[in-house]
Amino acid sequence: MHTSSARLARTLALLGALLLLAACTSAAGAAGWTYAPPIATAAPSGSASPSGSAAPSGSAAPSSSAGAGSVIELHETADLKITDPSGQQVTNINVKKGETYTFRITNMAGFTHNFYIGLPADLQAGNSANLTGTGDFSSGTKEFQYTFTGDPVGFGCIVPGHYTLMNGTFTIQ
Ligand SMILES: [Cu+2]
Repeated sequence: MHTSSARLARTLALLGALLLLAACTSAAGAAGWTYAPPIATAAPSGSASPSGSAAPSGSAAPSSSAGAGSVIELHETADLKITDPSGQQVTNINVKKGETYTFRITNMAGFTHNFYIGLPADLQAGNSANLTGTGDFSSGTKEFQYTFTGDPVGFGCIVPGHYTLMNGTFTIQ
């Protein structure tokens, strides 16, 4: 009976570990569903490609990639637009408060763009000291991460003359 109670204790410990594991897994899954319902319903769960397939026009929903947070992939064009990878202009992005996103910005223009997130006043003023983003670049892809605190931030390219055309808002849920 000594051995059987020890076995019972081991079994309970194992069960506890399994429950903990299941809780973590389902919590991660639930987070994916809450901020990207359009993509979650359109694509079968499992392999969400960051390049995405069908994005709604005007508003971009981030695609989730397992274990690495959500990736928001945007292009900056020669005609001074910020678009999704399919070429649709993006003027609003839905994000979740407290969530960290990876922004993956590709410059398609062949001249300098940048991409910053911050308060609209700082974006408008081109005050990069108060902003988070890529810095200037003229080709290729830059990445940075941003966590939404609930501040009413927007995004844009602050190269002189670009912001008026290259800007957008975040809807923080
Ligand atoms: Cu620009």
